Amino acid sequence: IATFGIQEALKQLGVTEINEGTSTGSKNFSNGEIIESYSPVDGKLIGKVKATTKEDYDKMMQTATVAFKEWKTKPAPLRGEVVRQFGEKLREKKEALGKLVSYEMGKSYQEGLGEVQEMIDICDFAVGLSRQLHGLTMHSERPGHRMYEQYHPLGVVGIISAFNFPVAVWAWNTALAWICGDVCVWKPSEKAPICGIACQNIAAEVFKENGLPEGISNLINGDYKVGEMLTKDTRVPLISATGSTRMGKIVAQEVAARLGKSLLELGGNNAIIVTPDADIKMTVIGAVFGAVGTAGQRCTSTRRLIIHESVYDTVKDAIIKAYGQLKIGNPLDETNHVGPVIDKDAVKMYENALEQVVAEGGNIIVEGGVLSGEGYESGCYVKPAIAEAKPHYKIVQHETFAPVLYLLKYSGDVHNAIAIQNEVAQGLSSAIMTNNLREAEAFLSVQGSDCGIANVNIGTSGAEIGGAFGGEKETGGGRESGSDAWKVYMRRQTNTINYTTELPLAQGIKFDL
Ligand code: UN1
Repeated sequence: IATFGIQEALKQLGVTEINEGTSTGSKNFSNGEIIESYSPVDGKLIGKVKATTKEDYDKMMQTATVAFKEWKTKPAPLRGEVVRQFGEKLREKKEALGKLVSYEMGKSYQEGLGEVQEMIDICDFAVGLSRQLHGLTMHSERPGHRMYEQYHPLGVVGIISAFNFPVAVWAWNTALAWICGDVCVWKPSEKAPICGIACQNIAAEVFKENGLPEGISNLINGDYKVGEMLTKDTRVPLISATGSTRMGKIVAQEVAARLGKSLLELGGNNAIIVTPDADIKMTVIGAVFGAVGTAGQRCTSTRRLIIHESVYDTVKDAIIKAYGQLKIGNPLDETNHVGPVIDKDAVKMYENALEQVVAEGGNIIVEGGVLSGEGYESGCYVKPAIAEAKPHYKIVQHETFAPVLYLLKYSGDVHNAIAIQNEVAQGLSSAIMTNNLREAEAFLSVQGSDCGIANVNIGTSGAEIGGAFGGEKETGGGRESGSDAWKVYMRRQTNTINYTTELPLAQGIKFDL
């Protein structure tokens, strides 16, 4: 399948043995500890990254702040042109970057390519948007007055991303922020730092080729302490953070304490409702990809199937059969469906979830387990598992970032299923499988799904970039990517202009001198 191997991919992406984790573009400097990145695919060391110290951070931030002054004055379509070139470079490097994503994170090569495609798509979207970014014009209540609103660049945007989408989530944020006139500081997950190096190299090249200053794209690396430098920094008006709800609660409080803005994209507990009118074949494809794709480590992964009792056994049998056909192994081998989870901690969480669901009374119908032996030396390959459970189980209410699927049964009408679907703390993605118009519309209505994403006859994962992406409740309320998500990266200003020789006050107030 491969036209070149991982070593060639790393070379194409400018990744070396030891990489500077603090970068303002082509200037790299780093004095922190060494972070080693091991591949969950084969357990081998991919490369090392030098983490960011406080001094490194301050130097970087100073450069970013200066860069903002220049970048914000460039016309937005010109900023769009730079993002267009960035998208072109991503097209050139798609195979190499897709491979690295697969190798460092463990998702299938196809999904690695898909992730790079999301980056390319958001660049295209951002280019078009760079000629828009429009506010409204309103009618003033006063004669001879004009009122309108405009959007100005915001400043330095902090991006904290997770290991599971180690490149795309950064791109959603940074491509929009750049066309909005902001400069970005990215802290990738310490579980996928090499992906961060590769992306920063691509971005740096583009800014340099355009004679633009250092500091429009910045990278920092390290653990939560480095993240904290960013979240507590008053020079950073917006923090966009993707990750666990636990992390999000800490970030939200740190940012709020200084009245900064945060855009949070946190955990999901996504369900597919399968009604008596569902197309079973489509249900199986959607549910199985949703549950085992990316080894169950998407925030949109399908965790729960809420199945009507009349079709429960049919759906259950079909899904068990499909699981029987899954091939688990090296994700760079395209004949495999499921790769490894990110690390041994993730394996432990997976094992704990399976133990807990049994302890709470659940019934395992597709056995899990950790694979060992040839090809599984990293110890990170697990068997996708299925348990029959009850909606109220603690473990079912909880997001386990692993390929564990819970089957839940409902009876009566679709509103009973919707109630189960909504009775969790998270509110990211949701889906209904039905050919019944009444059920579909009820699911999408005000009495329906309470999630940020609600799909009909599509699974819970694999959203397109054109829509706003994010969710409610413990998912954090943020919206990234398409639609009007760009607005959060800008500051809105309302302008009222008086072109008369009188000064009438609003609300008809008289103030005669
Ligand atoms: C994530 O898991 O953080 O909708 C993002 C999807 C992808 C993005 C997931 N487009 O599954």
